Amino acid sequence: MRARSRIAAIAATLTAAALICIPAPAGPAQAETHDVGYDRYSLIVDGERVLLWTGEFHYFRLPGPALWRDVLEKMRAAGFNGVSLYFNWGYHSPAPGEYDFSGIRDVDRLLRLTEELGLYVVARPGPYINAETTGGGLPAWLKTVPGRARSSDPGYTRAYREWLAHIDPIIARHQVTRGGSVIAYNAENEYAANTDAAYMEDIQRQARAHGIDVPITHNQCCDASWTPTWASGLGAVQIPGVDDYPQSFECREPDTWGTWGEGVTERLSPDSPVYAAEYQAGAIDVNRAGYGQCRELTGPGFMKVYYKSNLAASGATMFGYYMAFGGTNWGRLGQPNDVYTSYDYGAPITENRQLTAKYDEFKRQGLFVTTVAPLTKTDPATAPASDNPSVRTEARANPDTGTQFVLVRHADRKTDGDESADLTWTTPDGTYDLPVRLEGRDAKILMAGYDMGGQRLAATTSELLTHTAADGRDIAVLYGTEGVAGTTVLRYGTRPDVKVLSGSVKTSFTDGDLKLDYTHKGLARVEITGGGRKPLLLLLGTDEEAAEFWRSGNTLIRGTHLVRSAQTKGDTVAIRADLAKTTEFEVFTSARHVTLNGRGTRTRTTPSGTLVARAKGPRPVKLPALKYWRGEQGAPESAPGFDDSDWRIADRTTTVSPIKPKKPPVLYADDYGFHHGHVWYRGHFTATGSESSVELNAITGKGGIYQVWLNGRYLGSAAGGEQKDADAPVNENPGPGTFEIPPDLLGKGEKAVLSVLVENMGHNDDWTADDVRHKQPRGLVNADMTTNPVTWRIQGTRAQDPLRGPLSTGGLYGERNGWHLPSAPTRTWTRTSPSRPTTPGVHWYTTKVRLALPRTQDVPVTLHFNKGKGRYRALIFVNGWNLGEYVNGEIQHDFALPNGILDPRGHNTLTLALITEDDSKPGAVSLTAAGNVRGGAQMTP
Ligand code: IPT
Repeated sequence: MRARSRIAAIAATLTAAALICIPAPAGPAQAETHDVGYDRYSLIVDGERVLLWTGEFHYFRLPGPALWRDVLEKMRAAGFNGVSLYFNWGYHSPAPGEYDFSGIRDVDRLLRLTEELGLYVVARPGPYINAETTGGGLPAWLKTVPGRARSSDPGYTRAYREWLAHIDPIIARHQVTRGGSVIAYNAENEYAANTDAAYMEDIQRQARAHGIDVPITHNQCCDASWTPTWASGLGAVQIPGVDDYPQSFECREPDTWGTWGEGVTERLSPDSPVYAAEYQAGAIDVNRAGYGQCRELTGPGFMKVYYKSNLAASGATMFGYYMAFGGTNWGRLGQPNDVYTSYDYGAPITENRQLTAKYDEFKRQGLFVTTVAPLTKTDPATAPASDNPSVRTEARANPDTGTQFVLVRHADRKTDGDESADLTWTTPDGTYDLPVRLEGRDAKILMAGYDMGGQRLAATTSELLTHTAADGRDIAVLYGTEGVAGTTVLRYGTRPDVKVLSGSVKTSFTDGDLKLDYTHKGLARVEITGGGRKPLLLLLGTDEEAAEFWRSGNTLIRGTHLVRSAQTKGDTVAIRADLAKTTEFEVFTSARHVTLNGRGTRTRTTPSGTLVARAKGPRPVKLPALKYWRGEQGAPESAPGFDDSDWRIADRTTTVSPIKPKKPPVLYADDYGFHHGHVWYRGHFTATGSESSVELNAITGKGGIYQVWLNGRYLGSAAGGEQKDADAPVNENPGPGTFEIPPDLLGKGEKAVLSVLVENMGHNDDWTADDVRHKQPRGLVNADMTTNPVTWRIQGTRAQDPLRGPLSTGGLYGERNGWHLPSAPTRTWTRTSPSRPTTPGVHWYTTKVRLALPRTQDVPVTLHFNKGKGRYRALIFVNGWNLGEYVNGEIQHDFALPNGILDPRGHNTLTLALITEDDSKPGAVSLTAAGNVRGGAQMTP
């Protein structure tokens, strides 16, 4: 209510729309330039209003540019007309001054792809992005740069300006104003705590200087109560938006709704559109319920109630659904406090690129919002009266066309009752009494007064999926809950001819109104001709039937698993589609011939005047068993005689981290340039003989461990420190471990070596912009064992891997020596298996996997770990790429091995670095197929 009345007040005081048109820069060889502007209703491109319906996609969580096309085509097919893209500073920058935009980091290619696919882009280069990615997107080297991050401190300013100077020009050359796809530029991310307006202002100044001329936006955290909203004052953006996660991230309770509020997107500025910058479309699995539960928490019911309210109650015209596809925290990409390897997010498209029930709901809403132009400009309007107080109505109308959008929902949006009401509805075409029913968690947007192609839709209690014109007629698809009655009223000059082709539909005609009454069941078809209008094929289906439809251009198709595109040339329509099974499919087209994935198909014409063809499903596939393994021991650093003479001596006495060691030296891994994965320490000392225990502290990030050897003897392991509470400073005594020294181990005056292997699970984010969180160290932070001096040596990742980047390779002995690479000399390793019992330490296993999956099929492959006995974990390397970490006892058992890294038609090397804390008996590992379709995006770049 609050949001509605505020909007009404703003509407009343506004006399004219503040249309800000930014002219496209004149320049050579810019074929198609466009103006991008906006007013209080919507974005405007070349004078046309745009409803921006984007989903978030993280290219850095899908390390295979060929798969970017697959996901983006799937998004487009769901009706998204745009994609929201974070650009991840740390992912591109391994060291100060070093930037990499090649291979999997080729964001120019990503932006070209969005152009080719006709998707708008909201570019979000941070510099800070959060996103549960290591450091929140800040490069790890920034931890050693003095000056508070996300402020205008000179140290940080130099650093972020360097990033913007690299990323902005790439984004700039892909702007809509230069014929590209970027329609908006988001500055910073949920900049809500410890803010510094001069910094916010400077990001925008830099962007403009680098050629950014599209509107600048911001995604404010949570609601208008958080300040600043960046709607006015120093640092203000043109289009301030709101992030909202009304379901919270409690996936253990998928039936509890609205934990974090009503989820109504508020207007932050009177001069710019209502922007749902990040709207919840999934959840991180903070409490380890599994992403299936997160998908339920944010499932179709939630989407109907909350998303439709943003459209028909708030009048939002800009959307960023977080996430459309989550992907994988491969390598050390994850921020450890909240996420594990999978970043599936319970999104509509799964980590393995599969479509879900949420995808269907996105398609139902996405086709609607990208079909119906009057949605781009609406004001609050009088809603039809409901005779049942439990059924609430809210309405908006387009002031130019009069088209009405009526939200029908439960008064208490959290309930799931079965409620009916009669609506008294005054529409531009007359007043109607129409029954509505909400069954379960549901909301509907009903329309009245809409020019639907050549038709006049007076009112309907079904929802519109889409409509198109083909073959000299209009085709419209309406839908509703199975078993629920629907009424549609169409206006005609004279009585039209009505033919019910299938299903049960009653019709009557009075005073120019053709009234159709029906119960949603299967797919009914009605052909209406005459009456002074273009012929109409009206399709009336259930929710499920609606989800069977695909739209590409003017062509509608139903029955395939997915349609990527349909292009008509002459009398042939060329369809690119995926098939999950052998099936018939139907094409609503003016064309006479159909090709499917490049091959002609035989068709027949149906009584509805459409074409039907048969398509073959995929052949079943079989994946090889992982039988032949070789292994090698991987912790020689634990032996006293190990040669560490070329390791770095850890002797620093100061650090810029706000967390200081109790006594020197500083042992923090980042301070010695080792930012990702494992780090080894070797402390050399002369024993006094009276040492009885070793007291250590290590910070690993949540879920990490460290292991300790003295003179080659395993003393044990401990859990690494973590930031317990998201907003609290790190505790006084992080990751403590006390290790008893066996009495026979140290002799007075004898040399001794303490070897410690510390894992780094990733860096904290910097949500609070306070450095305590972000500059929290990794590695050993305190060590106490002897009164004699200790010389510490440290070793982490050795060589940079330009192909895979800094997050893929850590500092295990095997990693430093290339054991994870396909070229590793593993022939000399001994025959063994990763599920044999093992002792504490690091053990490497490798096997060759030959795959021969059909070229015409898309089969995403995953690696499955059976639960074993003991405390162990495994880094997973495929063809040299670190694709994640299995931790025995944790929730994730299946790991995505993306095609492109995995060769589905060739030889692959699968290598595991098993890290065991005790005498473990690991479970078996196997390959599984997470899907199988004929078709698929081209796998060739
Ligand atoms: C919001 C962030 O902007 C986004 O980067 C991501 O972290 C998302 O949440 C959660 O997955 S932060 C908001 C929930 C306070």
